Amino acid sequence: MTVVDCSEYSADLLALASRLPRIPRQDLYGFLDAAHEAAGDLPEGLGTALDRFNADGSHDGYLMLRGLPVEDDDDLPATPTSTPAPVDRPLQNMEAMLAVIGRRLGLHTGYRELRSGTVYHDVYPSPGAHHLSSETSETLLEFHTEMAYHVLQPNYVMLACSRADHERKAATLVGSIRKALPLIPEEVRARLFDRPMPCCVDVAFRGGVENPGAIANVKPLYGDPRDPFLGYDRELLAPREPDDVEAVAVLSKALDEVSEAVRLTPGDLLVVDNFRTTHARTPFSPRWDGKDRWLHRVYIRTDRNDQLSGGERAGDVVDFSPRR
Ligand SMILES: O=C(O)CCC(=O)C(=O)O
Ligand SMILES: [Fe+2]
Repeated sequence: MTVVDCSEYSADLLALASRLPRIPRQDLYGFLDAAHEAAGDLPEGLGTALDRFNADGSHDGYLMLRGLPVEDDDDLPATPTSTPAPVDRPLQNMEAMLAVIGRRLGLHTGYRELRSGTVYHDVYPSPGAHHLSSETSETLLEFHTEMAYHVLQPNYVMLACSRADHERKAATLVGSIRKALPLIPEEVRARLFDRPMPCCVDVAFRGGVENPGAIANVKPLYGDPRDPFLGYDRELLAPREPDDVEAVAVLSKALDEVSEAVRLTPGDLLVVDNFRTTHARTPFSPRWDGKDRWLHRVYIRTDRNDQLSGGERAGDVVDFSPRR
């Protein structure tokens, strides 16, 4: 696993965080501009690791930053029970880390239909959550490439942990195509490559229609055939032709075999390469006591894969357009 221990940078990182506005949601553009300035001053070891990851990715498809300066648990507010966060909620350390580190990588992006178009998402368990939702807990959240069906699919999903689940049971699983590819026979790769397959979309993008069906097309593999990008969603991808169904099953098994489990603990920040991986989360048991698992999530676009056409800003909110 690709881990960067950031504990030695604590003081420097807190100093960078203190340069950011205290109420991030009041003027998110201004806040992320300040974060961009700070991103240029990241400690060299961390900055270099991020730049390398951004340029080349990694074999396991993620970068794990450990030991970031999170608040003591007693100094954190209660884990949220609703979304989006109030506009006047003061900045928390892990949100500051997502701002500065995210700005080193690219542009924070909100998705209009998702969480009211907010850029920062609290990820916390919620009773009775839809089974495809990040608010699930007692059930497995199945493998998904984040918004693989969206023309403006983010390059990175960043998850920062303020609280772990009580039993520290929840694991975030990452399945990397770089690890899985050698397990996939040549003819199966050829079948999956550059072949659009029907794909459903997450509830937020269904336009209030209960089940609009497979309104998008997703290519499971695309890009460079020897080092392809991946689009894989166990719940939403819906191949119809028998040879496609079979090929996706082979891909699915290979991803299971290579997947790595990461247990996020306070002060961890996981950068997931969303163009080369699929991710999942294993079940855990909330206690509904204000101290349940709490992650902060942002999506980052880069100039890879036509995500940007020029003039975009960090903090922009984009409209849904399904891949065809
Ligand atoms: O809770 C996790 O570890 C990951 C949840 C997830 O897939 C997400 O928030 O995108
Ligand atoms: Fe996710």
